[in-house]
Amino acid sequence: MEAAQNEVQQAFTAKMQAKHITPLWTIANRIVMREPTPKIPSVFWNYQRDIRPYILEAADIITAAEAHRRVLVLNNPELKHGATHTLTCAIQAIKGGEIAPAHRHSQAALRFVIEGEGAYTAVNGERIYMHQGDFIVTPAWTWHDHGKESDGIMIWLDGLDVPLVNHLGATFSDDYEGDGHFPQSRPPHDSFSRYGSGMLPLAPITQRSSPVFAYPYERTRAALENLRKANDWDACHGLKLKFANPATGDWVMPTIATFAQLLPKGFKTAPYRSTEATVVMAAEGTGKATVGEQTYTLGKNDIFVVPNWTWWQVEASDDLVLLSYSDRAALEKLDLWREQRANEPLQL
Ligand code: 1HN
Repeated sequence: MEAAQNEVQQAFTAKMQAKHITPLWTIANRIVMREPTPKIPSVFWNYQRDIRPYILEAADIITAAEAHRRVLVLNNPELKHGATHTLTCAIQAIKGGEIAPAHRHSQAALRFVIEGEGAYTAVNGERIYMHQGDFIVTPAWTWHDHGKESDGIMIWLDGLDVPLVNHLGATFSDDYEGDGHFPQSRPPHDSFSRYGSGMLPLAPITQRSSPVFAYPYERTRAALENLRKANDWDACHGLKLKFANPATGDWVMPTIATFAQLLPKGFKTAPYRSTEATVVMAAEGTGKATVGEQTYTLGKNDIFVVPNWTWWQVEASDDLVLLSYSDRAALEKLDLWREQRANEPLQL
């Protein structure tokens, strides 16, 4: 408890203010809470209503070259930047004939592909052609450019750890000099060919992120569908898989954890909370999500935020596939990840 201050104590506190010194007993409650107190609310964006019309309009009023990245950032109302206090969520579009020039930054990035065909993301000169539902990895400090040779527009979700890395004061970035493309260094999808089949090259793998840059939706969906037969449902998660680094079994990136989840028609998850903050996109199906006090109706490509330490549950109206990313990979490294399931005591 913070002690109520008498006049002498108040004067003492005030006198030190200019020197930037504060007695701990006046602030203890606010800096060491009993349990996490989320500083951000949950947020929801309906893709068809809140996102798609604006990203299409952006595609009419600015070129990818002019914008560098034609990206709309989905912000939490409590933050200047960020869907959560740690994670960015944004929507990017690219049109036929455009390129988004190569750059790199100390923030890690991922893509969940929303709609269109034919655009690629190039990671260190390896092109990955994107399809709806694919999960694409852009590890920190890798050169990446995006392009589209065929007509039509392509739209995807960008997830990054911008607020986390900025908060830690560790941001660097760099633009690639030249025509915008980082030179193609490997055949398209080379990382998947080498590392994505359940077999690995004999040479040691030294990078800290997954050597695979693309997790095609076809494979994600098949993994979920095949596991349905095991009938091994988790009360809080339905069937939830993590995307894994095939060399280590660890998360795909050091800071961001990524997941795919299947809730069969009629399944309702039990309430669950953890210290991670999560951004969720409904890749397929319909349902309802309750996050804290808010309830959202979910359709394809709708996006919502689950703040840290907030109870949430999801109900599937028909088979519902969720793609999500969270700061769990960073929290685990700091030994700060905790979880609680409904009706279970908190184990700290
Ligand atoms: C960024 O660099 C990309 O490279 C996309 O495609 C979205 C959102 C915030 C900050 C940097 C990209 C981004 C971003």
